[in-house]
Amino acid sequence: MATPLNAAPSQDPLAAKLSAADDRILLNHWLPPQEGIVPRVRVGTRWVSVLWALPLSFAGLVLAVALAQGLLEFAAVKAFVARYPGIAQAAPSVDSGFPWWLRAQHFLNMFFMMFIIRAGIQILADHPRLYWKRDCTPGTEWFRFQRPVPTGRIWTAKDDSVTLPKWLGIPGLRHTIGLARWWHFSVTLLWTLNGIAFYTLIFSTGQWLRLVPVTWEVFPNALSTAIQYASLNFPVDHSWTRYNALQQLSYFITVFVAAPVSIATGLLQSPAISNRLGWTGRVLNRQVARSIHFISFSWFVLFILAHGIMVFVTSLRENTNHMFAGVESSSWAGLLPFLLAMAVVGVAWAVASPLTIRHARLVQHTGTFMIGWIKGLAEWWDPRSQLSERDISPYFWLNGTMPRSAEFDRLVADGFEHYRLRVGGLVENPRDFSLADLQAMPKQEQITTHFCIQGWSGVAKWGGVPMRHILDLVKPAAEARYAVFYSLADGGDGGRYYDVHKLHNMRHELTILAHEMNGRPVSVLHGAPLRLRCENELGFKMVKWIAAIEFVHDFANLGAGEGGYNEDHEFYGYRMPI
Ligand SMILES: Nc1nc2c(c(=O)[nH]1)N[C@H]1C(S)=C(S)[C@@H](COP(=O)(O)O)O[C@H]1N2
Ligand SMILES: [Mo]
Repeated sequence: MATPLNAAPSQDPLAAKLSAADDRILLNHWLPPQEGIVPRVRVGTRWVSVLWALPLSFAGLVLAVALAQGLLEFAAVKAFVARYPGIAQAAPSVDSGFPWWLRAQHFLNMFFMMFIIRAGIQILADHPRLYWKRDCTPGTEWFRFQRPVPTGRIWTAKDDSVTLPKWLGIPGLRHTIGLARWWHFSVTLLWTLNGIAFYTLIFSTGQWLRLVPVTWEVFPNALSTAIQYASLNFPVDHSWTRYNALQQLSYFITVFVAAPVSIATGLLQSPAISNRLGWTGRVLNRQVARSIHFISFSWFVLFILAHGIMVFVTSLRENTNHMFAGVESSSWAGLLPFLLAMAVVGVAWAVASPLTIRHARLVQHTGTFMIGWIKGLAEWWDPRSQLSERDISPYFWLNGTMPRSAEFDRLVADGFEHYRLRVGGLVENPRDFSLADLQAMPKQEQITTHFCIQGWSGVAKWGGVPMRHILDLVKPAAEARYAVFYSLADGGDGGRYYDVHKLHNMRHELTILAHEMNGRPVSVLHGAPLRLRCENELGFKMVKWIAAIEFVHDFANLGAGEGGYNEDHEFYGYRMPI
């Protein structure tokens, strides 16, 4: 019996060179650990350790106490505090207490944030530098927890990633961004749904009046509250019905500024979204978005610290009664549910990393189930944004595992004269193209931003054959659903590098087989003689040193069946426009 076409095994000889991969992280197959350094911030040309923040904020607090106590000696300041006691006269009070849904959402928020923050730090550790400019030129970063980029040797973005302890990052270790992203995005989806429900409920019940200042008097009252806290005479607490002005402002910023800013700047780091937004995508380019995302994260961390401390020092019993029992009393009612809630968070904290390392494939598949469809939707956007010559980056990070074979060396030695691109599989006209054939085809040039999953970006002018032209020549059969790109190079963990794209994505205006970079033949390091540019995807999907393209109906039988080398070996997703 003939094999039906759609189940036909892959025909390309390189399919046999793909390797299966482990379903868990095995350390002897993983990037060896590499410690980072204490985070530093650049002030002019000097790098200052963030540890200075500890003595400085301690000194600042001591000074603030002295200052506030001194100020309160003045009659005018006393009168000011009497006039603005901390809660604006005009601030409405909320008499319905803390309903169960609000308390449940508060807990869920804390629970989700634990995963989001830890996985976020893990993502940052994959490119432990922050910049304000799109091109990520070494030395221009304003924050790093990695040494300066070494010169005089090849230093890829993967070389740059640093190890995190398992209790801090999810899942800890080094270059585990694939798994960290599933956690970060999936839990963010849940957190956002919880947030939408929270917004809806507070605005339909009047609970929003706790959080949103409705009078300008909030500002003098916030100043007064700050003076009172600093003088160590804490203001009277009425939080059952009204928060003090400082509390209200900080809650307001957290709920209505930091949360939406984080979501927006998270999305802006995606190639599909950024490349659709034109002007906005340029001004709020990936590095600006990433830096603001980090500042917003820093606010959350400081808020959680301050909020946590205040819960303890301003009557733990009353505060936990409010938020964990919904009662206004000095009983012990809230303490047990509070301790239980903290225990749940603690247990989840402890098991998140070990389980992720053991069941990496399950985390990948669960993540795909939860948010793969959103990523898939973004892929339908045809990327449009193009930049101009003066946007071209002076530096373009390298990434990936270079080809190391006699076959490749021979190709380089004779200037790729004997290079042949094999295009076959489910097509009407299987073809072989020499580099000269490809150079003679219609050439498309585009100046675009490259978005590496690890966090860096770079702008270059790419020139090459539109993929649409190749499709017209070989004519994929109706059964063909995917294009497989095989590389001349192996991946970092052995086995051939490859990646799979939906056919639809190959028809985008900006999908090309590039043989030129910045007006010259693509260099060996950047993928000579031919590399893919597919501007709505992350960098790892753009195979360098392309050997063959095969059209298939299914990719389950290739490698570990996840749709690409990093998908198989590093648990990435095969559709990655976000
Ligand atoms: N064959 C092959 N192609 C590859 C890789 C690789 O390891 N092997 N790395 C990918 C990754 S992760 C990125 S970000 C880009 C980097 O391209 P560049 O080195 O030109 O910056 O190439 C992609 N293509
Ligand atoms: Mo990448």
